[in-house]
Amino acid sequence: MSVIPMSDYERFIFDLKGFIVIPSALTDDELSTARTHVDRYSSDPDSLPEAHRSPIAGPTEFLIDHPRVLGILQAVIDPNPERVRLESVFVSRRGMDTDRDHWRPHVGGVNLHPSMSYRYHNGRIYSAMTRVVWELNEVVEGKGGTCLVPGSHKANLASAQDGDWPETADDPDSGVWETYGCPPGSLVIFSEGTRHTGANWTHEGNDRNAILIAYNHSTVRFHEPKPCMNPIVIEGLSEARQGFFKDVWQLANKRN
Ligand SMILES: O=C(O)CCC(=O)C(=O)O
Repeated sequence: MSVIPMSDYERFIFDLKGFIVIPSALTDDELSTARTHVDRYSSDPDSLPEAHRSPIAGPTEFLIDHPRVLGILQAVIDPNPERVRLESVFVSRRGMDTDRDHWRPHVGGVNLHPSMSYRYHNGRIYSAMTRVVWELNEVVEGKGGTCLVPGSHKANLASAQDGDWPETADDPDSGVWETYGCPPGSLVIFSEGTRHTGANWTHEGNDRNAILIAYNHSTVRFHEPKPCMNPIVIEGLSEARQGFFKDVWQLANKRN
């Protein structure tokens, strides 16, 4: 597996804010392959071979261990790729006319739930569930990209875990929210412990088209298994990529 290591500056930003944006991580060919597959998966899944009926299977399985993503997961979840699991994936496609109720802030604050935890210890980031968003269409800042509260993954005075996150801060105009603009084929990666929400998409003529993948440490699981990552799909992946769908355990007891 090839890996592009996360730079020191990217680590600094991820630790500071809880998220980073990497513009244009896909080549033109990769982007076109991903768009074609996601269009077909979303509009006519039955026309795909059964093993390809997932946003990250067949022509797009390369996204699972994209070198840019692997470098980041190894820096923020675990340096050993065998300790990283892929536990959930969905596609977000919406436009001006789609439902208008996307402002649902969640998580944030120091959180002891194993999947929401974020720590920095002994020179290393320990982010548990880490969200990777592939934005396949342009995102114009303020017109619908994911919104996040920078620094909220380690805020001390309120925690969504305890249900005491201030309502005032959740107002979209409270001044604590940040979002991003990026060209098609960009990556947004955040610690799930960072307070975040989807936003209504207001970019006319350019719908949201994104694949959202959740990775986690191999010792924990947050999401229920998704039908689009069923055994037929997983068995259709390369052996190395099948390794991301491991069960939730770490210690192999060789004496059993
Ligand atoms: O659609 C979005 O941008 C929000 C994603 C989200 O809320 C999540 O990943 O938990």
